Amino acid sequence: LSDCASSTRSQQVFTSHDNFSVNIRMPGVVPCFSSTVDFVPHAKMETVHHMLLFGCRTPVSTSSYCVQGTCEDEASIMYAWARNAPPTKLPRVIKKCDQNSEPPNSLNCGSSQRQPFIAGIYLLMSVDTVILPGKRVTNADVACDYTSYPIYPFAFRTHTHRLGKVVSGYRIRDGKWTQIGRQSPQLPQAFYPTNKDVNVKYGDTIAARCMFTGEGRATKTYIGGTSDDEMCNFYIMYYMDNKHVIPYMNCMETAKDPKLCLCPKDHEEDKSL
Ligand code: IYT
Ligand code: CU
Repeated sequence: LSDCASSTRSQQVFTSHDNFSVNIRMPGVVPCFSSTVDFVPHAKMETVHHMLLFGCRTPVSTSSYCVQGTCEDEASIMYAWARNAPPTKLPRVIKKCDQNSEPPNSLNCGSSQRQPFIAGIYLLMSVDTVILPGKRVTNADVACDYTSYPIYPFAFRTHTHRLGKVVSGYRIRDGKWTQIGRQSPQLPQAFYPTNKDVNVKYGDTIAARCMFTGEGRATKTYIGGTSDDEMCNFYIMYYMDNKHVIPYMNCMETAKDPKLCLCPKDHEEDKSL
């Protein structure tokens, strides 16, 4: 959109019924964030560490741009950018009605009609991982039974701090593991397209594993907010039928045996990343 230096106010530009752009500005800070349904951050790693876009019913402030905090009520992450990640595009199926999109029977076409699908985010995170100093491999495993309406993942994002080597997410259906995504969190922490079309429906299990190394640390590392702490996050961006929208779901359950023994072997000795 326009350049970021001129105005201090967020600006909304409506281009059509369902699409709008918002420029979010931080005066005195060069990068800005411009979005339609494509999220195109204008920022570089040297000046901005990460950017997060939240949605909520009650923002902390609607008038001033310089306040602490985001939402009075529950904040839902809508977009995240870190480490020079490339722009994220939402698939066409969400932007407009597409006869060829899946699932084909729930479409309700017509330009002024409501969008047939709505995007949401499912976050898997570990809350209790402890990484022992010097220990070569520590896995954080998170898993939850999925008991809601079908979701169609199309992008995933991994997040750890410095000790994370690889993070992967799976759908488990009838004992069969199918990878949703897998990435080194040391690469740009963008939303990347999922490998193939893996839907998730009632009765499935969603699982994620973060592989950490404690090498180079002299003390235990815990989950926490500072860069000396760690995080284990696997975000799934999905779309679902807008008849039963659930824009935000999360899973914080530590995967315990015997679930764990089902884990694919592939990240135990992972030298590829
Ligand atoms: C402790 C932890 O893992 N925090 C993550 C995930 C998280 C995000 C949101 C937890 C909660 C949230 O409301 I939104 I509770 C975390 O903070 N991840 C960072 C950002 O802060 C979102 C990241 O870049 O993924
Ligand atoms: Cu973090």
